[in-house]
Amino acid sequence: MTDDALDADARAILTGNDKGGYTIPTEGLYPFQWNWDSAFAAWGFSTFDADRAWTELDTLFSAQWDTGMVPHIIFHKEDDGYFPGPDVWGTGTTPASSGISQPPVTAILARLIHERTGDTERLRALYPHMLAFHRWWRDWRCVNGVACVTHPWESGRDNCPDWDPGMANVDTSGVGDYQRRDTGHVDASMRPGKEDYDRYLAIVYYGREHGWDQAKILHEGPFLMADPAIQFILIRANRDLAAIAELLGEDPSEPRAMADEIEAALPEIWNEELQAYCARDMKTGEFAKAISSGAALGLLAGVENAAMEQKLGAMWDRVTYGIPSNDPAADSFDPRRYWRGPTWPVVNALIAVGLSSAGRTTEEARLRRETAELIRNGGFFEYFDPIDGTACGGDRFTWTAAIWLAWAS
Ligand code: 9YW
Repeated sequence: MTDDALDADARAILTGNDKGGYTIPTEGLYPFQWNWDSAFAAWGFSTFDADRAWTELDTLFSAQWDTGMVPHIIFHKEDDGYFPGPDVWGTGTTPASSGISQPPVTAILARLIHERTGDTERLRALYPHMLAFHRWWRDWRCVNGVACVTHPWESGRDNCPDWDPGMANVDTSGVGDYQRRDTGHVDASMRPGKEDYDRYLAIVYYGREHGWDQAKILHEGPFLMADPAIQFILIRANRDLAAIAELLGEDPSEPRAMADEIEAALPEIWNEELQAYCARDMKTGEFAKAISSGAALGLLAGVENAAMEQKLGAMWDRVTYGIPSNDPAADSFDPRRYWRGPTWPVVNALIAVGLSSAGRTTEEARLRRETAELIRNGGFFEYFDPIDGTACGGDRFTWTAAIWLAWAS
């Protein structure tokens, strides 16, 4: 396929996955609206339909809780092809939604979309919602400035070895039987395992049993880990929100203060042994055993660190295509199992935003070239084997199509 034909196909994927104001990640496997997928979808739409781009974000924020949280899944319409559905989450919201969030990339992408489309009034309408979302992160997911996740799904990097220390301590004795749906749609060997799913559910059941009480979940819940990716994303998102505030004539001091507080906490997630910022279990202090692609988002936050960059460079050189989600030198590396090794075009795009901001044009061009090659050879798949480029997971995937349009092509 020529690049023009790929452009047309990418647009067809976005419009085909559009269910009326929101986009599903892919047919079958993920039939609802996912939080950070939607932000990337909006970025993709902004290349050919500005109005539709802003609508995607409006729909996402229309499901925002009173607390400011934007849920990770919004179950607009019933569909029993996905598990766990709204009855399992039991949040009681309208529209139905899950009880956790996802990486807060909206302010970063809303700023890029505005740069492309210039719809200041659409940005203005979103501003208070994004501010409320960031306050929720500060109040309910940051511990003295360290950004945490209360569930691996909240990180968006589900079964990454980053979460192994915290997952090891999740008690699954009360989980019982359930029927997964994901493995009916895609190759089970490329998905998280049963032990992972038991733990994912145990954490969901805890939240439901405690009425999604955020204080309880944060202070006493079964899982709390520092997430380096979200740490960097929140720094950048708050800086971008401050820039948006200035553009709109609003006071930028609060988002700026949030960025500063999170940046000041970076030493807490510095792993001396690995010479990198790492995931860390907040209950035990234990660090993840390997460096992940989360560390590669440092430049997004303006964090330049020579020791870590050397590690990341070596990790990149061990593969052929893109930044792997887990270090290929680690025992836990598995090149086709979801977040335990594969490269994710969407994460590469976010890393590239950081590389561009830092003026690293050569590395940015390399990452773009490698990601584009995966898509040209394999199609718009969810993720790829970083060594041989095998396309993995769901096909005709929204965020892969979106980043092709907005960045890779
Ligand atoms: C799940 C939709 C989501 C992404 C996550 C990815 C996966 C599985 O799919 O989550 O069941 O929520 O890990 O980042 O948003 O594409």
